[in-house]
Amino acid sequence: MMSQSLSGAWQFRQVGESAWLPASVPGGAHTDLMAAGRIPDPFVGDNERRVQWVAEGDWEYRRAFVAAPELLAEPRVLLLCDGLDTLAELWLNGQLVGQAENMFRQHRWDVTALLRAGENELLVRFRSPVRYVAERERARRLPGVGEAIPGGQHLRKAPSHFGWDWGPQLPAIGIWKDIRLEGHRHARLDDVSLRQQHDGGRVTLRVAASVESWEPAALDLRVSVAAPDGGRQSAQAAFVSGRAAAAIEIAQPQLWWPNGYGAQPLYQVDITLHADGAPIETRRYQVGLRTLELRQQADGWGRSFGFVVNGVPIFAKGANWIPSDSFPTRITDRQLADLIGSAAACNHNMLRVWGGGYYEFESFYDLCDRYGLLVWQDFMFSCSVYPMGDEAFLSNVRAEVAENVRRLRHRACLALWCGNNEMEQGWAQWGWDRPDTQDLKAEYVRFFHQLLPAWVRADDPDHDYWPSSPSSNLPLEVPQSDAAGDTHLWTVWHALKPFEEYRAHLSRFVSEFGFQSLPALPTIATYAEPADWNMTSYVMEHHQRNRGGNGRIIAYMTDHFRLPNSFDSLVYLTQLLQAEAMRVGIEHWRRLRERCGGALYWQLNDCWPVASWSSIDYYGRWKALQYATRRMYAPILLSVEDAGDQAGIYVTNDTTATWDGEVRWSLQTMAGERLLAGEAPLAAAPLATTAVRQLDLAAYLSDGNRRGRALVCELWQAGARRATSVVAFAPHKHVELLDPALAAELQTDGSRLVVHVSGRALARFVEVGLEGADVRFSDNYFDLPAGETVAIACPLPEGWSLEQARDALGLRSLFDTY
Ligand code: BMA
Repeated sequence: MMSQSLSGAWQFRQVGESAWLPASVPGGAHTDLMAAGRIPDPFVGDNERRVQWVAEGDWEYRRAFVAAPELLAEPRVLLLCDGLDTLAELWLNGQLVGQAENMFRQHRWDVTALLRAGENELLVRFRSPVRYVAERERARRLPGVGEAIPGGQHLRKAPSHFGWDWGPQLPAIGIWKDIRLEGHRHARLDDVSLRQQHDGGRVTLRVAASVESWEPAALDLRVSVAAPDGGRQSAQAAFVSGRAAAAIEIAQPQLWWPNGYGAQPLYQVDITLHADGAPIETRRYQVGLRTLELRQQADGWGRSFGFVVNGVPIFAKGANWIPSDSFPTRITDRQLADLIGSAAACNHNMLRVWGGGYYEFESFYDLCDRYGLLVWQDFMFSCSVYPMGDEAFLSNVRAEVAENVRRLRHRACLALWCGNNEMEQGWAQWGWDRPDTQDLKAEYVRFFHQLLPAWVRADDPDHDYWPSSPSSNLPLEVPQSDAAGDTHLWTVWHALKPFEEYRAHLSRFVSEFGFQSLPALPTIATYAEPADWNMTSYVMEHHQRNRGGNGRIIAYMTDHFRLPNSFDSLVYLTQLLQAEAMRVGIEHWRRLRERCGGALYWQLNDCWPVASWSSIDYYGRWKALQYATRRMYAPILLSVEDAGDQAGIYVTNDTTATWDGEVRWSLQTMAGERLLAGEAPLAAAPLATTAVRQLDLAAYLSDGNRRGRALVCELWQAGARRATSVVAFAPHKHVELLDPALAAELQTDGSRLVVHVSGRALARFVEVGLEGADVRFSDNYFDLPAGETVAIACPLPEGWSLEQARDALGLRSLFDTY
């Protein structure tokens, strides 16, 4: 196969304009207009409003190229577009090549007859997605998302491109993935499947391939497997009637594990098509060997819902994933690696690729394989009614499903195919079910309960299918159940319920729950002028897409904290609120380990700088929650279930070995005077929660003193403190904190900066920062009991001296916010 890239420098213009401007491919109209200085950055201030015209217009892209002589010599030349966003018409040398209307598909057209020697011109014309969906919406109005441009669901394009309750209304337009020509003589690989069969410790890799062929030749398939240690195995098979299959029994198979349960050895599998003995095309796959199932078994609570990997029932710890930029072509592999690496570094083991974005880039899944992050993969349908009865729409979706299932099914990280996000809930609870929508409802059930699962089974018999999230797998009945299936718990936040409300839910799996915060001040500074640094200013509310969101944050803030003394303190407090909310939920569901199969909070990342539920902001800055997840998702979790004067101490062990250590607790005054202390040795059983102690502190607490006391619990092993958990007996706002007079000693250790932080009174949520450097510490926003010292570390910023770090060091805690 001979390939010629057509990515790179192109030209573009709005249809009807005369002048062409330089463009980049992959790319899009907004980013090209920004590069040409024609529009302001839509992420700054309210510029988004000023660039709405872009997606309301039609755009054309062109490029001239000389086809390589070797390519012209091939009897068959194909034009391959890995992704067109979305309504595209392609013209080669003035002749129509084809049309596309699905962002999630790859397109392939035979251009042999259209290509000529010398210069060629390729033109791609995009119609406005906004005008298209408006027309469709006029023909039939479909229930959808309040924060979005109406009608997005008529088009197979990332639903959130039209806006969401965390995202701007900026539908991208353009050639969003690679574009190239491929020359073929005899044949090309078409469908390739890789399946693994595990049998009493033996693993067989089965490869099946089909080809599209033109000129006769003896075709065969060669499979070469490189083990993580470099050992190689291979197999070969001839194609008969366009199909071939080969099997390799892997020597001494090394199993792949989710993060926290073991290593992630990856095998490289090269699959090569040979024609008359010569290699003509190779595809390369990365394969991790594991068994994986979504186990649903009848039990005393109903039906379980949990992932079992290599026979080990794991607790899914992680977050929901959204597109990490409104303009997908700006996303770099480095950015993805940073986000996925951050999740893994904080003990996550699962991400849910939520159904309002797109099927992610290959590099996303490569990284998830590498870091041991399981992927709950939604199909791209979210929070809306889709026109499933429209034959053309359905056949477009049919092709999209087959392509994406075939693309991703071999992935070690792939854990589940899920039909959609919150559509079952929409039908059951959001008023979609009306006399005039009965046809749409019947089509919903047919599609998500019959067609889609059958399509998935046909192409990927090795992964489970789940109809919707949340669901209990009974068409349109009880989408939210504590007996079976998954739940999205949103009364904390949307309905202003207290954090403790999470404890009322004994879910089998929680696939969404969340709480918003503001991003870090340097991130806010990219979109708002200091004059606008106020929670209810126009710009701050423009960068808040959930109606009433900023007010909701303030309402919770007054429940928990005193009104802050500055905007900077406010930003910090919003992040503490978020981390605390998630802590209450996550610790609770982890304590229920035998009943609950996992907790995925909403949401890991952002697509622009905004107030949102994310734990990492658009610029990659970790919020307090991201640090907190490192503690809350730790394999060994110490947690305290507090209720009035009672405190239950628990240790949840997510590993497969017994954990031996010790738990220590003490009731202290803010100054650190111990009123009661105890300790207990611990042998925490594997994959279970151990109840360590139930403390009744009523005798030590009265209305007069409770605001000055706290319970400090610690987990110790081999002379080292592994975890600390602090419980107060009044809301934070009423606790009589003393000035901890935080102090730090700094030292360097190679390229690391180590900070020893101590305080003379209990300090809550200690934040350590280095002014002028974006660093990530090993821990942050942590509690520091009176008189104790904690050492945290970060990379010493490039070119910095220890002196400089000392000057730049900033420390604060809750005490400093009022
Ligand atoms: C969930 C998600 C999203 C939404 C989030 C916050 O239900 O599926 O649709 O952004 O809640 O409201």
